[in-house]
Amino acid sequence: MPTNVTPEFDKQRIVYEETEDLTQRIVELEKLLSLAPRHKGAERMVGDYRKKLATLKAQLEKKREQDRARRTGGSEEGVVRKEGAGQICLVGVTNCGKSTLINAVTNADLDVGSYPFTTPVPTPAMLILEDINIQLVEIPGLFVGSHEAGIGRQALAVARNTDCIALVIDLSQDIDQQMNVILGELDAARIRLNKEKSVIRIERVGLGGHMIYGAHNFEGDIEVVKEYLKARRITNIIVRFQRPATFEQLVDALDASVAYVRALIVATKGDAQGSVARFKELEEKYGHRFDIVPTSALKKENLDGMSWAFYEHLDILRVYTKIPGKKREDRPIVLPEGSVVEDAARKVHKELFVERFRSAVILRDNDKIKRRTVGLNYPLQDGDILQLASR
Ligand SMILES: Nc1nc2c(ncn2[C@@H]2O[C@H](COP(=O)(O)OP(=O)(O)OP(=O)(O)O)[C@@H](O)[C@H]2O)c(=O)[nH]1
Ligand SMILES: [Mg+2]
Repeated sequence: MPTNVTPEFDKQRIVYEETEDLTQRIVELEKLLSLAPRHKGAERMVGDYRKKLATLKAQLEKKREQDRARRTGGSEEGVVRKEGAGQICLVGVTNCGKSTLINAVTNADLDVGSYPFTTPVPTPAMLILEDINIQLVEIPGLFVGSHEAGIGRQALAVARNTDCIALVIDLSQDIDQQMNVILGELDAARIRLNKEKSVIRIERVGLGGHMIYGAHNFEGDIEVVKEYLKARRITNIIVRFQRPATFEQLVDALDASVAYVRALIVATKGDAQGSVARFKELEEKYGHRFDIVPTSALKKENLDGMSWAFYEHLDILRVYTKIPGKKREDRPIVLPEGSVVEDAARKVHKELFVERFRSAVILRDNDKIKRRTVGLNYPLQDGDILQLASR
């Protein structure tokens, strides 16, 4: 080493180089840096050691993260990347038939077993429906307390961020027991099903105190709201009751960690003994809150109906672009329901068809008016064929 160093530094360098434990290596390297010469000629060497120190610290942080993940049961394995036009999570108690349903409508080959927890981590598969792909994700079986267990927490985190939850109910077993477990666990994970977020609008503000609008929509004494805000130490806030709302809805609205997810029920094993009576019971008890789709994966009954119900619950629409004189595109543009021509134009080419928009023509085969010239604000329908022209 050409750089002039002290004997202490040299000794410490040997100690550092011979230390293998990551945490200790960081300690020794820091000590080494404190002994490093300060003159100009040593700058480069010191710089290299600093970089090394940063790398070691990053390694340590990563290791700690992995240890934490292992302790809480979270691992990369259970992380599901969203793909396709929308995602549906299948949740239910163990053995209710989730994997069998997914296998029946996709190319997946998930393990099926009569023993519990055959599917241990959230597992995706792709449902190809006409010209779009819908991602189905099997969530490991829920049980009382699963939201507190590491693996359950991880699974429910996937369900929180999904586009729609399918509650899979096994018609060969007691209905209430399954529903209670599933709804209880989702609720504990702060996932609200088929509830509208927009009933109450909350705005945190810097000053102004408690500003409450639409108080007549609150089902109860508005003083309770003020008391509650005070108890939560929220001093400045705008609360807008846009539609009739309960106290529980207010509590949820104030809680940013609450997720609002659309849901439907898929009743499966419709071939099993007693399934007819249980299906009737399910409709009577839960039909007002959820659409219910009866199926049997075993007998391949109503699997198409289930797939289309998934599509319906994603609240999306498909639009096909077309160049005049040519066939329409095979692959649709997928947009949220309620989208207008501009949303589609933006996806095709913003500069060309929004900024330099000239006209749009919508072709609707199933409509009285088969061809209409429209503007950027015109609402789209599922199946629309769209011709865009730019200036
Ligand atoms: N009779 C009948 N049995 C079914 C049907 N679908 C699934 N099964 C049976 O139910 C058991 C569980 O099926 P799975 O598809 O593994 O259930 P799962 O919900 O994925 O279960 P876990 O991943 O273990 O939580 C198996 O023994 C299947 O053969 C069906 O439509 N009818
Ligand atoms: Mg399974």
